[in-house]
Amino acid sequence: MTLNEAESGALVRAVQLAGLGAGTALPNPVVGCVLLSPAGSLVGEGFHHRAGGPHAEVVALSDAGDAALGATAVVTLEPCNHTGRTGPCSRALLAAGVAKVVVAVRDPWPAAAGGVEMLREAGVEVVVISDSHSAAEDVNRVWLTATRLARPFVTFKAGVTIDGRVAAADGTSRWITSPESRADVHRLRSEVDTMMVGVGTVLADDPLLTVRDAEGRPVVRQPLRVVIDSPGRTPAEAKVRNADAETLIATAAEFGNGSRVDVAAVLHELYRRGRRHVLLEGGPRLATAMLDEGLVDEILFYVAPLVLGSGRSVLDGSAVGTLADAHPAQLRAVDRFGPDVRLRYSLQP
Ligand code: AOF
Ligand code: ZN
Repeated sequence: MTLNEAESGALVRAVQLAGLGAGTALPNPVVGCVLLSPAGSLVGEGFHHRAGGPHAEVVALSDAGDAALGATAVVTLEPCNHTGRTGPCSRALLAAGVAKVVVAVRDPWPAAAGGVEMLREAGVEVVVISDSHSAAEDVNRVWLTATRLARPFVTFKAGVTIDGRVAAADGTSRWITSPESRADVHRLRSEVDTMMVGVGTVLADDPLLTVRDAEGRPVVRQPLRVVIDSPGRTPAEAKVRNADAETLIATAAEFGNGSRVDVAAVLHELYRRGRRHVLLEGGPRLATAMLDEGLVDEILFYVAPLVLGSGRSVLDGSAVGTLADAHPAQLRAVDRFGPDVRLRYSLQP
């Protein structure tokens, strides 16, 4: 499988378009589509903006109009072959007279998959890339992972010192990272559908866990707040219980595995309730337990230019006892926010 220059360029653009749906498309995938004329020039483009709205292919087709006839469609996700909230994109591409389709990633959801076979049977040339390290895979990692594993994608986020601390020896922890990093965290919170913390964090910091606008008012669409609280110690007056957003206090009584919460069971229940992206904000024990259980998909660390040399570590109490058992991670991105560096790693290959 090789793409020509125009198709490779179109794929880069399609991935960029897909990214525009980050946050708004949930619980649906982010998808981008570019249409090329037989000569290789761009004649239409589109992305999936929100669940229930038109799919990327349909937006690109209406952008192209008559120019879709004989065109090549480059899509980041296999065109759907089902009638869900909208009609099948495979048929829409066929009806518009598209001659060739380049598919970056196969659809892991059986109900919608099959666009590739349907189009091939109808005589359309279809090229499937299916590279697990591609940019198309990465941009849609939240939805792809959630769909494949039937649980939400989990991002563990923390602001740390160079030596990986989240608080000083006396417990002070405000503010380790810069205002620029904190603004990025707000953007991130507005893109997820769930925020998760351990009860220790609730007892220590009494966080609100809501998304606020520039004036500090809670925005309309709030992520669900989840507290992992085995013994049920979340105080009745804790701020996470306020009316600004929905809250799930997961106790061992409800999600039990002996005296401890079975976090995998909580995640499966969240998926069943339509949740696809959990932002795990600590504390160190919960995050470590989830890492050890293979329940963290991504680590996002904002590293501030500070050294403490003592105090609470970002992760603590792992079952890992020897170097050979360390969790391997792949570095995906390095970005700067003011004086801080943001590191993004993926954990599942
Ligand atoms: C999208 N956007 O651009 C493509 C999707 O509920 P529906 O009808 O919107 O269908 C959603 C499914 O369609 C989705 O889970 C995925 O399997 C497939 N393709 N979905 O939301 C798109 N191409
Ligand atoms: Zn579709």
